[in-house]
Amino acid sequence: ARERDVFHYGTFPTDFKWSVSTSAYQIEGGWNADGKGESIWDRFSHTPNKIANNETGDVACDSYHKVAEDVSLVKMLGVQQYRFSISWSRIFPNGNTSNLNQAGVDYYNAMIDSLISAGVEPVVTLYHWDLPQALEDNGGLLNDVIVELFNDYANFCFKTFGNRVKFWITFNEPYVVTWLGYGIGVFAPGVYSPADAPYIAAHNIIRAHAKAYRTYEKLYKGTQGGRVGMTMSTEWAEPKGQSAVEVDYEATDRVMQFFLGWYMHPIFVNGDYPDVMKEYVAQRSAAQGEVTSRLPSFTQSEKNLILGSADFFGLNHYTTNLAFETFSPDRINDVSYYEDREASTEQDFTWPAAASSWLKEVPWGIRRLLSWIKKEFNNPPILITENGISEEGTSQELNDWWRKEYFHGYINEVLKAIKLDDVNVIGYTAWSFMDNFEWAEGYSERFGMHWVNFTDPERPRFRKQSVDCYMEIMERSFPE
Ligand code: GBH
Repeated sequence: ARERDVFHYGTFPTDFKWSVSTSAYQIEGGWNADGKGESIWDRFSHTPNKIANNETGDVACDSYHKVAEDVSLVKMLGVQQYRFSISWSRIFPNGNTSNLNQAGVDYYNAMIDSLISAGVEPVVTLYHWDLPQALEDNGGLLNDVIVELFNDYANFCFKTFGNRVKFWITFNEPYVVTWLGYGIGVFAPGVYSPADAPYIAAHNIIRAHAKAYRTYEKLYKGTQGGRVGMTMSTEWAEPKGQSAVEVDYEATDRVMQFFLGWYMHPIFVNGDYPDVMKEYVAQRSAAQGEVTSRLPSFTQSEKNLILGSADFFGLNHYTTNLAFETFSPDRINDVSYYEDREASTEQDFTWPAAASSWLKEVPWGIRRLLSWIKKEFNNPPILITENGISEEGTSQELNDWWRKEYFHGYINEVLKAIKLDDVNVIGYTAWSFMDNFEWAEGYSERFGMHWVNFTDPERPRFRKQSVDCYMEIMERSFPE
């Protein structure tokens, strides 16, 4: 028998939070309904050849018109939380707080109130990649006015929804925004600028996050009693091959530091980027003839604001990679965030593959990752904010046995991390509550626990079998 069938390690803590998640652009539709402003994902998906089959999120799951239906399905799952995101341009069409769209506020109020009446806590992400286009026209995340603008938007949300929302996530997966959005441009806003832009965007995101965190701490925490954090996309990395040598172990550490340490080292360790990252980017910038490092630096007062600016560590995790050293003198003039790592990754061909090319099912990776986070970032409370698997297909398939296997395997490894490695995991969130717009892949990859018919104008939802599996696990854990 496989190890996970034999060793179950009992049950989850009684106050453990179970949850399912979505994000605004991926489910809402209503892209220009009732005064909503254009976002960078509206613009990007309306540009030919950016998205598979030129699909868009114009209608998506039509969740903008389906509050009652969505909430009743969430309630049926018996989860404690539902994680969704607010579309910034639905509330502030131009991104700044001088122009409010009341219909947007009404929509999120209805969502939050319905969840609470259903006994489900809302977990709200403020930024899941859909920047108001008007702000992008002014430099987007590369212009440091974004720090103030984001803070104003966050402040409004805390003030308006914070009497009912007790878990806030400022940014979802900044790595994706900075590298895919501003580095190689395969995601909105489609900027190709791999040498500097990712570092500048990240610098602004970290400062914007910290500023919003301090706003909450100062104005709302005492009365509202909520928690604020940021969510990371994290692929675990192992050295490649049984003959991996010292340099590959070091390369593996750099992959993790450039991916995760980039954001979380400043917040949880010392207010600043990881040493290895500062060293590599500075050294390569110098070799490339630059006077200063392409990695910006924080002032002392910024460091003070950033250090400690999270009440929990938000973790999105799907898969594992194998890392190896790539240094070579003739690659020094390849000026790019990616090359700065002097490391690369691949996956093992024996790992079971999902529909998404980057996603292999490697359950043990999550346990190792959780232990690494505990050690590296001073044992923070970890809220797993996404974990899941995709299939392809347009015809209805409700027997998603691969998703049952994935949840069973990964969730059991989370339990081992809690029970055997003493990692402080406070909750687990499955991605996704229902099939939705999978970014550049359009509707060709389905991550949902509910199957959505995207060719029916009503967008009906149908329960897949993984729902039953997830409910069993939530209720009974993995009894001996
Ligand atoms: C999450 O990203 C997102 O938060 C969520 O919105 C999304 O739907 C979900 O996962 C599933 O993808 O094809 O080489 O360009 C997970 C991290 C980062 C994984 C971008 C896929 C694309 C790699 N994702 N990556 S590539």
